[in-house]
Amino acid sequence: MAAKKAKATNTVALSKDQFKDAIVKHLRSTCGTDEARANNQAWWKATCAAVNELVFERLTETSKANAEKDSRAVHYLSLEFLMGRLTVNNMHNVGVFGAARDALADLGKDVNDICDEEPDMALGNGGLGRLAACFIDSLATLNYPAVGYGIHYEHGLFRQEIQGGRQIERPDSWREYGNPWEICRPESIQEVPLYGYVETVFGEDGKMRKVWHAGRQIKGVPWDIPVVGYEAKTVNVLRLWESKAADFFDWDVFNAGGYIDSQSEKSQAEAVSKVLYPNDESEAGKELRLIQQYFFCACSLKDIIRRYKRNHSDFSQFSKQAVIQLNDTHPTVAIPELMRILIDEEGLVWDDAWAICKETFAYTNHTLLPEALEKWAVYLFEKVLPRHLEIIYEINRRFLEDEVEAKWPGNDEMKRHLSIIEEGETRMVRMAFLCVVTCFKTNGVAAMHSELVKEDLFPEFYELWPERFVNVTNGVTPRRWLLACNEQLANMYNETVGTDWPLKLDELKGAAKFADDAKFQKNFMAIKREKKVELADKIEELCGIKVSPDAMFNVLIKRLHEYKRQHLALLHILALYRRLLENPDYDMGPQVFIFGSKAAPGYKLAKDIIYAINKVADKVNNDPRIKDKLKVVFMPNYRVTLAEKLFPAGDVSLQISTAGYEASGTGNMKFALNGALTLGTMDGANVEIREEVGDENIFIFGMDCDEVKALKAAGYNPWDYYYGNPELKAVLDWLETDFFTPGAPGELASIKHSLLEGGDPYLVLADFESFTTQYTAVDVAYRDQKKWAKMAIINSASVGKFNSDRSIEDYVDRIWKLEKVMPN
Ligand code: H53
Repeated sequence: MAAKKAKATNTVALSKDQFKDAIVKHLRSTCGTDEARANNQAWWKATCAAVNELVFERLTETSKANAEKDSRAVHYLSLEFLMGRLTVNNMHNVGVFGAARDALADLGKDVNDICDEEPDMALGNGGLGRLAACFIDSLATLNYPAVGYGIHYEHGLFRQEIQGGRQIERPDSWREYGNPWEICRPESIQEVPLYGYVETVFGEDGKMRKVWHAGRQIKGVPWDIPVVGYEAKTVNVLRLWESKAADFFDWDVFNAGGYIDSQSEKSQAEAVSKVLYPNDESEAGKELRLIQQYFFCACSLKDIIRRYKRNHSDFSQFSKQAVIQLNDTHPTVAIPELMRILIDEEGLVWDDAWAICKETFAYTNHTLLPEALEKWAVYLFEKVLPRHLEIIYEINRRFLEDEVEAKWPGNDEMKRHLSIIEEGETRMVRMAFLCVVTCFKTNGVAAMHSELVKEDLFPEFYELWPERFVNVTNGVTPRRWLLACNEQLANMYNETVGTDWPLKLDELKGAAKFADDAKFQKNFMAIKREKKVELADKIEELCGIKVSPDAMFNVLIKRLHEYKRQHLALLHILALYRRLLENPDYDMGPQVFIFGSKAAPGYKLAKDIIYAINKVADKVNNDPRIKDKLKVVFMPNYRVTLAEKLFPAGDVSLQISTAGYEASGTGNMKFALNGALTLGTMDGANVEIREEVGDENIFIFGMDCDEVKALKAAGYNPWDYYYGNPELKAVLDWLETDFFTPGAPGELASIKHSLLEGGDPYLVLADFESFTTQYTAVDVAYRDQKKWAKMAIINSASVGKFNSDRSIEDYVDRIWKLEKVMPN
């Protein structure tokens, strides 16, 4: 179906001709070239500069309005912001996408080619970082005063290449040739101390003070990225800190001929913001990572306090003016840092400083996985942040002696159990405990997850302070994940339910009444097919694999982790392949499985799974016996920009984590919004998606969380499943042969071993049969295209709840208590 022209969904701030003039002007004045000589890179930068004329004006108006009103603001501290590209999104939000596209067309340029010049801003690993990006989009859209704080990594998440089926990591240099969206703010540079020792001094008044003599200083240089709200009333700021050597130069070393040595200070300082740690959901435990965390927290707090002090002479109003959201435990060190500033630098007494901290910080928990719950070795803290360790000890002493003692008198075991300091061979600081002890709210990210946070993760803390625990179910921005990435469906909705849905996603509900309408179904499915054709072209271009857009597209895109169970999908593919080989008439519609996933570079089994997927793909895709009924694709370098092509093209959204392990998931929401049906477990936000779309429009399989717990408690034995299911046994044994790796038997055996000798910690074998059975039901349903269309429409129309604007309103209501500020 040809894309219908978008109705004006928001104010067009520039006409096509004005936009054309602006681009041409910037080609010359900003890029130093002209229409005849410019390459696409220059066209892109000139286009951004034209958009920025509007963006920067709104940015200034927003900061003026916030300063004038002196309004309460949220400060979202996050080590990750997975922004992706900004150009198309910003053009949509400013309301000039159509004008820009037409202006570029008049100038002989295709808007997509020009926007393809933009590298992804991949300053995050996966779900947590992308959530932060959606949240700042929603905060700006809803006109809430907010600042995102993070690190200006020189290198974002590695670029993934696949060589011989294996993942190879390459550096990501997203700003090598300049980035038109960021503004350096040297006027707001901060200095951050590190290392050294703490001295106890007594003043003339006889009062004791602590003085931290730092061993080193580094400089934090802020870069501001404008965050453009939809319809661009508000443009907030994402402030990212770059580390630099502090402003002194070791002239002695230099003059003595040690030029190289004098550079080492510089390169050590710059190492702090050099690269994003590529581990999703597992802590690195490395000194540099702790320094990264402290660096951005210290810079951000100084920035917050500087702004506060413009209008206030003491700290009595601080927690009324500022709320600080800790995105996971990564920014926890902000807590002892604020205590340190208030006590050591501002002269407050402990109780007053503590009261302020307790009213200022709130904490979001994103995972129950033990390996993701950060702990720092005490000796490392002592070395890098000696004063902070003292403060943590004192917070812990008061907590144990006052609150735990009051609740469980004389119970030393409980004190040991709840202590922020874990005893053992290496004493550790439990960062999540420090968060819960301090923060006025702790939230989980989906209804089920928030229950598990209370019941399983922090049960005693919940007993102490039940009122502190809340749920805020995650969401995704419909501007990026429907309006911008699926223009065709967006236009269809504009015509069906009007143009307010990018702000009020619940309005899509109005389309559900057409779920049975033949014409509507036809148009809806035609759009899906168009998106599948686009993806099929991309697959051929990137992977050299031909897939038919008429096949059912099963998509599994997320970070690679055992709990996400990509290997369950792989075993299932092997089972289908076997069935086809054994019975060429095996009744199954044509199937394509599409994977996209990065593995942490040090996660051996995850990398082995990628290799296995690629090796199985090689074999399956080139086996004439199965007559193209099954295809397997691994798309390299999965990232936001690729995701924007994959979500609109999926028929089946694979959400197959072990129940109880995926805190929420957000890809599940993006798929449903774009009309894919979920084949998933009762995990994370799948549970709430089911509530919204109805049991008859989702395919649930596998054990639920209680069953998982019960099986584990009873003593799970994967061998029972291996011997109990001949098909499962056959596919596992297949992995040990050289069928997929000719001449190299055993190359894929690590997967089998992890599932048998390794004990199968995520119950892949236990859920295998249920998965294959439910998959057959999906295949049957897909072949009834009318029925499928109806279910797909209902999915897309029913997931208004998962708008990140709703998440933000929940945060405001339950935690942040903000008021909107309308810039002029
Ligand atoms: O956070 C997402 C959730 C998802 C969860 C993810 C996450 C990370 O991406 C990284 C670390 C971490 O602790 C959790 O796995 O389920 O949707 C946003 O809340």
